[in-house]
Amino acid sequence: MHRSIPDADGSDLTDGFAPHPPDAAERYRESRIFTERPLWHLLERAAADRAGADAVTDASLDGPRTFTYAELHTAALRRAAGFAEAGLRPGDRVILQQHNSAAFVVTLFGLLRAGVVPVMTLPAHRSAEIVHLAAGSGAVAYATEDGRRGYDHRELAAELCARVDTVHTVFVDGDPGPFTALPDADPAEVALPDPSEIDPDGPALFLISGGTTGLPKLIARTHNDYAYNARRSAEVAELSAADTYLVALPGAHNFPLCCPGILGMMTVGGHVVFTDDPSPDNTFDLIERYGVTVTALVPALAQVWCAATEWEPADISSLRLLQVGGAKLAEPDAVALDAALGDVVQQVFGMAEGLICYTRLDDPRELVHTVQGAPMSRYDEIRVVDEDGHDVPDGTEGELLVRGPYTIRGYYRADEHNLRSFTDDGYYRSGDKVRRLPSGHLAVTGRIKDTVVRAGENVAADDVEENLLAHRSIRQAAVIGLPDESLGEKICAVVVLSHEHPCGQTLDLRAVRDFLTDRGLASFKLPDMITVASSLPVTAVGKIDKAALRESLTKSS
Ligand code: OOB
Repeated sequence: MHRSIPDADGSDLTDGFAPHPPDAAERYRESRIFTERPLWHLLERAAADRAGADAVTDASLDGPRTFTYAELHTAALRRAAGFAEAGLRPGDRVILQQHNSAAFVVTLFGLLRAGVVPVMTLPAHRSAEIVHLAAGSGAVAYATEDGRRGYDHRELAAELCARVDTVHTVFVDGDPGPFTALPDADPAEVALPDPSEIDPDGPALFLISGGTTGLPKLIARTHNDYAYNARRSAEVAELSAADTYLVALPGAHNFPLCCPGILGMMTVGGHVVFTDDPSPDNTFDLIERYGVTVTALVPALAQVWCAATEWEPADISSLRLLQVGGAKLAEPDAVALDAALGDVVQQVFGMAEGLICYTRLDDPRELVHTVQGAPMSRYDEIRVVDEDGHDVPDGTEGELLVRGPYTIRGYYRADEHNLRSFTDDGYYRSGDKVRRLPSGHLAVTGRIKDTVVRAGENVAADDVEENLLAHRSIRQAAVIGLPDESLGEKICAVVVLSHEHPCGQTLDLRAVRDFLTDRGLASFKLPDMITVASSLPVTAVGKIDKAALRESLTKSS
């Protein structure tokens, strides 16, 4: 049924794609969670139902400019025609890398309407990631932007073209330089694929894995699964057309894109506001100006927002839902956010590979503060297993395995990796350590491989971090192993001090070790060294980047 056209090397989009087994797909179809429509239909339907309503407002560098749903639909159709005219064909892959802006959504939906499959990269990615993702996906083009935001993506484009020979076109938002401007054409004059010819069980777009080790992997999400992800997420967040969502995280990441984010808002015909500056200074004004009701943040940013409520003058009382996820939100931070903003926190534990867990709007607040959420779908199949792969009882820590309608069955074109990351019966091994409550809620306790092997003992980083965070002088903590001649690895705690720490005083290693010992931490888990930093390095979406920390501290030690 799939009508993608073969690549120059004779392969095509579906080579290396792991679909749901036919019986599972059939079950999801029968249950009507798969609606058999291309993702493009989200915009088509919103434009039909809510033509004159505000769809997106660009409050980025390019803004402010608002598109109604009808205008967004027209702009995306013109972009699709432009792409088709420029030679893109159904099934082609295109690397998409644009900042949060209306142009980003127009390009995204333009590609979808042309049957082209975008690879959703983040603005902070550089040549190492972009080259790897372009080669891995067999991309034929790169849709990016000029140098207005401090980094010139056209230079990256030149390198990409030199290194990946499938890439033949670069489309640039803004000044194209030696490349091509993002194209627009009259859809009446260009043949676009019939949406009914697009296989809804085939890849609609590629997300990239969020791991902080190694290069990212390609995650093919299908039309059926991603539309369900958007719809079900919007239900759990109780979105309506009256909501306004602020995109403060990079919009190409699964969280602001579809949990419920941009696509979830489209399912209800609500208003999405884009900004490329997540600082409270900027965002609080936007919240007041546009009456923002929902947004999503990573914990580090949520902490900054929380502190800023003390001095930022803007009225942000319209905010009814603050989603926090991507990394663990510490309980005291959840409590502080609720206190500062009025019980608005929703914890979100998700992954580009699929599974999304949310705390529910009517969950008791103590639960919201202490768990990372419950699976959004009753079709999610969850297992928590020990090191031997045996299921553990509720309340016991183990590795989270998951299978379900919107969780992939394999990374794209990564057979060898898939042998390790998936069980024989199709469960994804998340690598996350969790405890499941009888209610089905999950508390994330760490990553299975995030350990320091000190003098032969395995020390879980999260165990030490959690205890460090109980210290009133410590606001953020990351524990890593550093090479050590006698111990193999020594335990290094990198901390950011809280405002409660007396100004000008150092943080004494011995005092911290005593504090941890008083809390009952075993002596072999005590940090061998403490490094105070003004901030911790973060990944492209804002999670603490331990690989970068390890690298910089190994170099300097
Ligand atoms: C989200 O997706 P990714 O793909 O960037 O990262 C997934 C990984 C998870 O496997 C887990 O290790 C970690 O990020 N994570 C959390 C978390 N949310 C994600 N760890 C602890 N607590 C949480 N609340 O990060 C993502 C995708 C969709 C929605 C939200 C986050």
